[in-house]
Amino acid sequence: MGKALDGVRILDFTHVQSGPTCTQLLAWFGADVIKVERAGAGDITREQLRDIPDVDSLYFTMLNHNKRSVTIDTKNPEGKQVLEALIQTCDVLVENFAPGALDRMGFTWERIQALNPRMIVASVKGFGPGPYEDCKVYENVAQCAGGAASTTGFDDGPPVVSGAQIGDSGTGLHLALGIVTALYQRTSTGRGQRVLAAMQDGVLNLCRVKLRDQQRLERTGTMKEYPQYPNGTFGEAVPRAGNASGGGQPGWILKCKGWETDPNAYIYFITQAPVWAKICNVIGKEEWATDPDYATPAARLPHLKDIFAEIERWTMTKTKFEAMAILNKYDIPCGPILSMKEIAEEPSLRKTGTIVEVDHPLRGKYLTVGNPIKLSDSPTEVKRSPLLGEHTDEVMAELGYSPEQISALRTAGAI
Ligand code: CAO
Repeated sequence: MGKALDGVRILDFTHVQSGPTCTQLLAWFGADVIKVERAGAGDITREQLRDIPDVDSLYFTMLNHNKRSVTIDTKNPEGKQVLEALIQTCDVLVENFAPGALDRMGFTWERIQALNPRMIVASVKGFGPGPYEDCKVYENVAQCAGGAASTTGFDDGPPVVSGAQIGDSGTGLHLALGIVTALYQRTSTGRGQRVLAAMQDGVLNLCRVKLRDQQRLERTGTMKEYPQYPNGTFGEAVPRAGNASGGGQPGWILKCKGWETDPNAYIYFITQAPVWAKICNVIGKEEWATDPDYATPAARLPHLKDIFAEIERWTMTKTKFEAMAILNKYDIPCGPILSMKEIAEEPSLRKTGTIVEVDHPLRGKYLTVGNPIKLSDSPTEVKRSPLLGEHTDEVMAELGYSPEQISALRTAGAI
């Protein structure tokens, strides 16, 4: 079966995490992704957090599936010529260098346009135009600057960053959408364009509900679904809400059987209004279904802490999976806190291709996260990441270089 992005060629100038997640997605949808790396070194993540000496790290392999790797020294004059040939034959250049690096290499937007007016140039940067536009940025900087850290954690503790890589992988996802959108617009305009996804913007987009709450707080001085209500205090800015749900249906994380020894023996429990009577029945508090202090969502808000304490008395008698099975019988929304070990071993995730086992010539078998976006007419087949420069000769030959020319360029240190 064909792939959605068959025929699209991507010049992949990305490194570390944010850019590579974007180009990996495009590769999974069928684009030919040619990753350009420096000879002898390559993407810095190849050697970061290694678990096997001299073998590409899981950090690298899990972000660079289905790509080809070529080595080019883009600061070498002859290397620049090779890069120009690639620019002329690719549809999209994706990069996430520090601000100004591409220009310093001599590849300004104007120069790229002159070489290939149809080329889309897509960039991840830490910040958009403004006071911080020249700053280098990593994941947690973006989480802090995008509003995630100040709104994550508990009220009596410091700001907390999330394990979810919303700054890097989140922005890569935003950039991928920008690229396919620009490709679509090119079908009518015939022109390329620049696509920018700033990590601060990407994180803020994912924290949209907190900007909602900021404005609610400024108007009313309180937010009744936050744990600070009714006994705590609100300041000028949206506070950290612990495990409160952030939506209109109150939720909290509750202990389950075994919590004393298992750090993940917990369940997320949502007291969704339409199933309130069923919740009361399950936990043995039938009287709450009709008690005016508990019967309506508004009446319950001042008592949320007590309500969750009562529900927890019930969840602590069940494992998280037993609780899940019982609650789902009554359509009560809830979710077990799954460890990475449990996720890695979950058969249904293997079946859907969300967790995939990949074989690598140097490291052997390892697990990765497959394509989370499933297209019925463009199925994803996860292929191992390339070794450094594995496809240099192949790509050079496609560009029209003879074996002698390739060898001369290698001797000159250009590739
Ligand atoms: N040949 C020759 N030179 C190359 C090359 C190649 N194939 N590939 C890269 N380079 C050069 C660049 O031109 C740059 O040179 P100059 O500094 O002389 O212009 C140099 O390598 C280093 O690039 P960099 O500044 O991007 O890399 P860094 O390790 O110092 O910074 C990072 C890394 C991530 C902080 C920075 O790239 C950045 O802020 N990127 C944008 C935001 C981003 O994506 N952050 C997320 C990263 S994942 O957490």
